[in-house]
Amino acid sequence: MATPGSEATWLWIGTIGMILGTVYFGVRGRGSADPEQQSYYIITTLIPAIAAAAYLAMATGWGVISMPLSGTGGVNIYWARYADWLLTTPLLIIDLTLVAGARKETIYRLLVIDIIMILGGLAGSIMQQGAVVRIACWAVSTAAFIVLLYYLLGELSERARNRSTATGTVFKRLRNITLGLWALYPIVWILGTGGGFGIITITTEIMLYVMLDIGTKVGFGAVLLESQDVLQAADRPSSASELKSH
Ligand code: RET
Repeated sequence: MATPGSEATWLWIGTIGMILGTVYFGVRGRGSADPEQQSYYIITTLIPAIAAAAYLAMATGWGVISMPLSGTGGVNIYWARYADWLLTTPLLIIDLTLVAGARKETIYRLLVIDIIMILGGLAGSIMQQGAVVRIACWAVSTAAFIVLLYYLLGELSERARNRSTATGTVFKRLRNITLGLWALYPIVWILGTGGGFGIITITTEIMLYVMLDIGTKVGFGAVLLESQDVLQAADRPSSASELKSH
């Protein structure tokens, strides 16, 4: 189906923003000689690249389905958004866990929790059984998000601090961007088509998601890659012992 005008405008803005982010990270990454640091570049460049594909799909109408919703006559479900988040939020978490030097078990646990969070949102947005079911999905998803925050503020912050003071500082900055911006997604979701109450229009919802997605992907990546020197210095002595301890 074709995407209506005002919705499409923001989706094209999202597509262009993500393409620019991908090119920027890609060009920066080419100069990095240290193979260990390449993983940050690859992950951080992949994140906006995946989002660019998802936004393109939504802007052209391919990533959208129309579903009946009681009381509203019908609503556009941008399912490609969830495909994007299912891939990019784990990559963002991997970036954070690489900085913190997290244990493998913690990484796997966080990825499972993250996927529950996104699938909860997807389930809620396509459920036709009414508000109670949607809010229940939102609650499950938000509970998973709170568990993620618990790990970010606790175990991961502590590990980053123990690596070096500089790593602790970089981690804290990335963590705070994540905490602050990720927390707005459940609010936009419940106020928009996700909650089904239509408190904000679909165009406003899309605009807010575009802004949040650019902040969490391109903004986060820029801060991370700017801190390369710090991470490079902090990484070397600990990475060997990290491997041994697993
Ligand atoms: C949903 C459903 C409602 C409850 C919660 C949600 C959380 C979404 C988040 C998404 C983050 C996306 C990012 C994308 C780009 O990089 C799924 C809206 C808690 C936290 C960071």
